[in-house]
Amino acid sequence: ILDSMRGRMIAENDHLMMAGVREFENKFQNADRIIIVACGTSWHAGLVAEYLFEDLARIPVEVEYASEFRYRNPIITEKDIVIAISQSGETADTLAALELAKSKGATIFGVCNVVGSSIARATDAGAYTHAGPEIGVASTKAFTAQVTVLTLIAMIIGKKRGTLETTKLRQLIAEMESIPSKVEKALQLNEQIIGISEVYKDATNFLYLGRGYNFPVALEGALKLKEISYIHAEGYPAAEMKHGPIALIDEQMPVVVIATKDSSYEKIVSNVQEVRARKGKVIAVVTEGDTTIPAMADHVIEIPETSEHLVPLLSVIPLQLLSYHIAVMRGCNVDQPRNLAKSVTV
Ligand code: F1P
Repeated sequence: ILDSMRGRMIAENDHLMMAGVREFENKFQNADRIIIVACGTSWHAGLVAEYLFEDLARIPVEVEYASEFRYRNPIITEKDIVIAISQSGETADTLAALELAKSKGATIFGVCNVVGSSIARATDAGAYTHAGPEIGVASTKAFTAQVTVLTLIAMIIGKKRGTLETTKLRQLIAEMESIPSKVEKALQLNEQIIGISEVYKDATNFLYLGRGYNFPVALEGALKLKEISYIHAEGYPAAEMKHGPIALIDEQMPVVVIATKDSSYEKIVSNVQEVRARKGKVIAVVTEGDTTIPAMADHVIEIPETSEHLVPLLSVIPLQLLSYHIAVMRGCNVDQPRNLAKSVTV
């Protein structure tokens, strides 16, 4: 996809490899609105896409839990594009939500992992994530693949709509190409995260905070901990903390703050101070080389620097590792968590 985008910048008529997106380019270009429907981790990938599409392609986006959307009477027009995101492609709520949107005239685009799945077949066009089967029930690599595909789509549409300048597009392509090596580097955090997991494996509650592109990552970190470790965890936009969750913070509360260097960094510094003032334990995920937040944190996890548009691809990794190690230390079956199905088909 990156190769074809680069080619496209040289020869405008070059074909994109992502056939579904190519087919849909004009629809996306003229869309009044994008509505994203998904469940669980896929919904979090949809939230990242909301930031991406609004920022790079300047299209208004709504992200809906498919499990609720299907019971509404939503206002949908033929100029709306509905993107259904699903790892399994079999989630009943997502399928029902897209069928509802389809019945009201929307065009349906799918982002699915499983080729030929029910959701993929019900869409008008789509892009497969090709992440391979998830071995466990909880989505991990599917999230990374979904975010990658959605980022590329936002870049393609942003270029097409003229909202993403060529210079910025080139920077993003170059940065995207560096992501695999940065992911490798983030995975080397494993040993350090085992140590942090030892400290907090008996915690009963966790709070995850993030802003901007890292807000959906905070939600995803909390979900992974709930799903595989059975520890109660809440994800919040960092600034929302003072509107309620701050009451929960005491010396027993681990607070995972995803605070990479981006446009919201200064604000999140003050959120960390608020947690510290209430004696909460701060586990900070920061950009390599940062010194401000590390000076206030109990544990510092450094990830490689990247564009804020791509940061979820890296910042989610330590959170997945943290959930994994805590779950293993608590004797939980990480591949087959209790009460969870690989695809929720009812
Ligand atoms: C959605 C989902 C997963 C979660 C679990 C239950 O599935 O909520 O995110 O980890 O497996 O289902 P999907 O529609 O992405 O297959």
